Amino acid sequence: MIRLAVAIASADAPPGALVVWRGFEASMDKAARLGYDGVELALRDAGEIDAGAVARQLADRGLACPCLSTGQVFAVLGLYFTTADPARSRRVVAVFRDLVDLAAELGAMLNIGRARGFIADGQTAGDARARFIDVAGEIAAHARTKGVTLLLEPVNRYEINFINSLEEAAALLDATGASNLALMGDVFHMNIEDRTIGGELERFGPRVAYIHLADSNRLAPGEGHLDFDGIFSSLRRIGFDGWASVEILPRPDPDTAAARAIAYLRRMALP
Ligand code: LER
Ligand code: MN
Repeated sequence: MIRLAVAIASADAPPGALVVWRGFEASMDKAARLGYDGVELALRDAGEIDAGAVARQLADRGLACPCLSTGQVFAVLGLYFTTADPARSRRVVAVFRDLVDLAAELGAMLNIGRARGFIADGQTAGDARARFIDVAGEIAAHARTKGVTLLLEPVNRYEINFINSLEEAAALLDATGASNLALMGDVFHMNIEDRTIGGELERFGPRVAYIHLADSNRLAPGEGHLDFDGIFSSLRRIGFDGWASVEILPRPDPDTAAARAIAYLRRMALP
């Protein structure tokens, strides 16, 4: 059975953080009240939260934390895997090692979104790839010792110029060779980049460990023109029984967006 989470961040997360609610505890209250099974925490670094306190806050509300997402490591700290600067490369590894430890304490997976980096001016695609493989390999080795799965999320070409499709991500996972690196399909990005959403989910089936849900316009599922019936049929065909998280624009306002998303998803696709 697919379980549903909603993306949240700290009260002072920058406007660019793509989450529904801000402020961890108040967001957990709202998520639980609407019937979400869990929350995905969008973090800048592990020091942002106290693992023990957050674990208690989750347990008190009957919520799980299936995934920590890391877009702010890129957007706020300016750190990413493909950097050619050795000092920054060491820093991104250190930040991710701490996030791995936090993920282990919360029983969460750890997302690699835009922090995977990009092909910089004057950098070849091959160089970016090699640096990604080095950094991801080092973090994955640490994550393995902690039993944490890393999730590589393709992001569309208008946001980043490196790892846009599930196919590209799968090839990089192969090159990295780490058994605890899996794919995360964000259906908003897949709608732009992949041949078909359902087809690619089925093609990479067992390697897909987590899903981001938003409609074609990044509003709540049901507010755009993605074929969620088809998407959930494909997920059922591959026997996907993991977590999917609602990562949408908080419009017309956060509470309405979150309520519309769960109402639509429970009605049309999920038990
Ligand atoms: C992150 O999960 C994502 O999907 C990005 O588009 C955020 O900018
Ligand atoms: Mn996403």
